[in-house]
Amino acid sequence: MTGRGLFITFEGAEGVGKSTQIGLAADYLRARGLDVVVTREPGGTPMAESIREVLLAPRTEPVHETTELLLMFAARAQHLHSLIEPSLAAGRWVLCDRFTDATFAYQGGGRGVSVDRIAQLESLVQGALRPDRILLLDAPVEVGLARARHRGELDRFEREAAAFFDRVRQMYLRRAAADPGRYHIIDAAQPLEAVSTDVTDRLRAVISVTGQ
Ligand code: Z5A
Repeated sequence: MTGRGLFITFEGAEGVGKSTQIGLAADYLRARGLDVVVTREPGGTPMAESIREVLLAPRTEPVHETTELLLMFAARAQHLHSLIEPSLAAGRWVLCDRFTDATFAYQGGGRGVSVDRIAQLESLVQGALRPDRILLLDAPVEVGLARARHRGELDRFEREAAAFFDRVRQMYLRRAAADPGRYHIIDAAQPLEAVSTDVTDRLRAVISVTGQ
């Protein structure tokens, strides 16, 4: 019988290189013979991707923080039940570009939503499920923003000020410091190849611990 797969999330503030690194990480794991699913939040299923569009669209109507929070968890509930849980149960490794740490960082750190309220929704939606490992790509805010803002039109989050992203970063770092066994901080200000080497080193260590 196939054992349960591992759930690994890639986190970090705007433009730190998560999408780039998750693709390289998947290539590395597949070359080691692992069955890998790459997905993202908000999104990952057709319905959750529709919720993503609602969340990211710039709009003149102010978006209440509770609306934003509930939509993040609504998308997550769909993603978990339709894709993440079945994949893990089938023995596949799931690499997810952002997960609930992003809610603590953006809605909690960035918007000031109470951490207790987020934790309640986390329990409601996820039960006991938490990522097995979190790779936190960390870089000074100005480094990530400079990379990300080369792209076209800015979405609703990308329009936030640097101070918002600094609160996001600090919340990520606090969470990582509180649970060093699950979080690995990667210096994402390095050149792309050096970041990739650090990510691969971490994954190799995870593989050796899990014996896969
Ligand atoms: N959000 C939230 O608020 N609450 C939640 O619970 C969740 C999400 C789940 C969408 O996320 C928004 O949703 C996000 C938070 C919010 N908004 N923001 N900001 P997203 O993950 O889709 O969006 P994102 O953070 O903007 O990710 P991104 O723009 O895709 O950035 P990235 O994946 O970290 O970076 P990248 O695309 O891999 O790289 C950016 C550029 O830099 C690209 O040109 C690369 O070639 C380049 N790059 C990458 N690495 C390097 C290095 N090392 N050196 C030089 N250049 C590099």
